[in-house]
Amino acid sequence: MQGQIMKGIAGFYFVKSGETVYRCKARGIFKKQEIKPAVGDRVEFDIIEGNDDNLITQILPRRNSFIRPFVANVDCFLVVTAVARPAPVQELVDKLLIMAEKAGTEVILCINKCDLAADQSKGSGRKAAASLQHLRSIYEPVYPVILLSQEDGSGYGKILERIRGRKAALAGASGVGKSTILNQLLRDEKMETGSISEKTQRGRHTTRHAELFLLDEEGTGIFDTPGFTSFALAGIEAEQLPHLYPEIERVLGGCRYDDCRHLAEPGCAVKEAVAKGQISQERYDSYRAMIREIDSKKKY
Ligand SMILES: Nc1nc2c(ncn2[C@@H]2O[C@H](COP(=O)(O)OP(=O)(O)O)[C@@H](O)[C@H]2O)c(=O)[nH]1
Ligand SMILES: [Mg+2]
Ligand SMILES: [Zn+2]
Repeated sequence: MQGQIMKGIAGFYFVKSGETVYRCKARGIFKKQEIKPAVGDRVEFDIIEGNDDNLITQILPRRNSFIRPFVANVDCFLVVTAVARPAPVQELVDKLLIMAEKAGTEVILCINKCDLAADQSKGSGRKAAASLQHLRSIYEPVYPVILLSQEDGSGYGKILERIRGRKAALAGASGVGKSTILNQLLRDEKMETGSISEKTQRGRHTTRHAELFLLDEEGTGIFDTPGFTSFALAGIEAEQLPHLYPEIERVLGGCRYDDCRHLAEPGCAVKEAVAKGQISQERYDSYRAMIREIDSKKKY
């Protein structure tokens, strides 16, 4: 049988095949070979009659995989930022975009809490509106951007349209609204988010384990994870970085020097594109900051 791992709990893996979820263990040999099944893995498994412990016999090749959270086969990243509360941090957004590019997934930028930008009579509303405009001007030329608001429910349908039939993962800072978005997409499966748990005084819901939730019969799914924030630049070489900014990659062939790092070199097509407004200054500054960060890590 073939299926996909939806979650793992205490040595058991819950594998969905057709309409059924099978509780499985992993073959003993996996441990010796230091192979660990991940949520999202497509696996071969045997049904053991008269025994709950069906057996995963093989992990099929992964499209991509991540260490923290430990998940595999992400088709699409939904990188989430809020317009305010918490204020957007471009550095984190760009790191998550880079991580997604490196994994070879599609990316959608979700700008959440757009309702906070609606009330222009308040200073906080004007500030949120300015931050929304700023985010759109930076990212709309590069990535699909979806504006979301829990208040009027706008944007969730657009996410579903774009990810239909595929498995998407939410990534973003704590508090930007990832659990809220997941719950809105799941609708009837109610999980508690911050606001609900504030009322019940039971402390905030925190996602401790990765889990893959299916939204429909077409295989559309969402990974719920504790977060993708900690390791974004790990294992990325400076030479690779220009390829992880789509708008930089587009102009790469035009530099005078083959080994151009797009910093101070003359005849640099990237800097020309920035001067012409084809690449935003913010994204170019972000590229420079990431290069510095990668270079500084190399020294140790
Ligand atoms: N104003 C506003 N608040 C939101 C929106 N989406 C989520 N929130 C609130 O933001 C807080 C954090 O949301 P949560 O989903 O737990 O964020 P997570 O840490 O990214 O999972 C909660 O109090 C939510 O009710 C939104 O669109 N507008
Ligand atoms: Mg959450
Ligand atoms: Zn260059």
